[in-house]
Amino acid sequence: MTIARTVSLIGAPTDVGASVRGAGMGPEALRVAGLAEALRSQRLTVVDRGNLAGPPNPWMPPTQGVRHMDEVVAWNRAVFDEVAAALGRGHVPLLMGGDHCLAIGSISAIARHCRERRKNLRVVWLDAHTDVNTEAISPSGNLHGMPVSCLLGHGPAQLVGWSGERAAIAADNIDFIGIRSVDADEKQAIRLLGLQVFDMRHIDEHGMRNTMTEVLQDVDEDTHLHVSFDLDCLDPMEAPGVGTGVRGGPTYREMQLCMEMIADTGQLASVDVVEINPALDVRNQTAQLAVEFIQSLFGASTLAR
Ligand code: B3U
Ligand code: MN
Ligand code: MN
Repeated sequence: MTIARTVSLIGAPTDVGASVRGAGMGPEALRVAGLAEALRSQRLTVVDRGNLAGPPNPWMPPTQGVRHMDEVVAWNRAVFDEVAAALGRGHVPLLMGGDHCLAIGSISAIARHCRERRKNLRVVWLDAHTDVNTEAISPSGNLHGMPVSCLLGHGPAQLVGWSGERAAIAADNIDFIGIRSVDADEKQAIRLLGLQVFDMRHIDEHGMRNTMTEVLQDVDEDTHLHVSFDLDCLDPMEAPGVGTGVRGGPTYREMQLCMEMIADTGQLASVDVVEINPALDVRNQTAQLAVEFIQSLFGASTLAR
């Protein structure tokens, strides 16, 4: 397996893009759940870079269709710089959010890195939601519902073009898994953009194994595989510590298989772990669950050493 050996943990303790307060406590919840120690136990080198700094959450209503634009820009700038620095050192950046708006900074930095290194970026978006709203169609104005649009070059101007190109990724470069909540106008956006959405019905009918075989079919040694893991992808029975849980998500076993199949490609090169909300959690179980899945994502297996 050819995954890089050093993982950089990057904490971004903010919920400026979210609809519910609390995701800002996510990085500490992952540390308390033993993320660094768990990865070290599988022979990875782990560097905890601590937490990034950024503005507080002003908790204001939307203006021109978005909430907290200045704060979201500031946090994403910090994420962009730190993820770029980790990649520059040859590390695997693991962004500990924070809400999912932070994927704008993280994936923009990764896209720039991939262009420079002539790697093909593939993003696996694990989520209950497609996060492909824009300021024009979002029902909430919350930017955690818009990162994919920003990365595709369609979001608010302040958050587009950070990778050096208008679109950090093309529609073909991203696959969505676990989807079961899409807003009315988002559905049209998905169709117009031609996004590959493996919704829960697809997983019910074809199973996680066939779904992931399809998602990963053209991953090769030139691929940089990025996983953007929104914990609300899981069923809230298992992962109650999220701001916008939607019932009917993948089970523990299905998600384990998803992570293991990604690990088997050997091409995992960066990760976002977002939307853990300790204020809504039960005894930190969502962060603990996240740690287990991240271990599988980095190649932990029941029988292999
Ligand atoms: N689609 C809704 C809800 C939402 C998106 N992402 C999360 N919730 N976590 C919106 O506000 O854009
Ligand atoms: Mn999300
Ligand atoms: Mn979500």
